[in-house]
Amino acid sequence: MLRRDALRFLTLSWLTIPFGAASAKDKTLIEVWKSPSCGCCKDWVTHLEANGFKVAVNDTGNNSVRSQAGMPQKYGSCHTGIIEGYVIEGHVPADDIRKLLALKPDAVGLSVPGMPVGAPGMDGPDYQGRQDPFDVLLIVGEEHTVFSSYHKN
Ligand SMILES: [Cu+2]
Repeated sequence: MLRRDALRFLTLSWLTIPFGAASAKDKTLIEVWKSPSCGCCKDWVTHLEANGFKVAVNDTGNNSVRSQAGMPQKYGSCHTGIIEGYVIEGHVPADDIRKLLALKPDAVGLSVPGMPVGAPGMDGPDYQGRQDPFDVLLIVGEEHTVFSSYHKN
């Protein structure tokens, strides 16, 4: 980048900060990495958008983002998101992401390992209302604690 362009870029970035900060208050941005053919990933993105998140989607790279961001592979699922420095792995409900951002624990982030049926994005008509129990895990280092449980009936 030319020096002149760099300066121009910095100036423009600086000018846009106040607007960005204002809209971030209403709509928190989550960046998501998934595979291009992942239908349940798309449905999870729709769930987040319906719950007031702004989602930036990348159709590749979730495995490398997961390992770079420090989410242990054993907690891996079909998509990886990053929001305010936290990793969100798999079909995590929007409510839990909000709770995480409010509590701000010292953690890698949240994971719903695998793809439990009934979790947001895994609850389409194909599953005919099936609701498997699942936990949202809070990941700290290589370990986890249960952040919330969804064990309906
Ligand atoms: Cu999935």
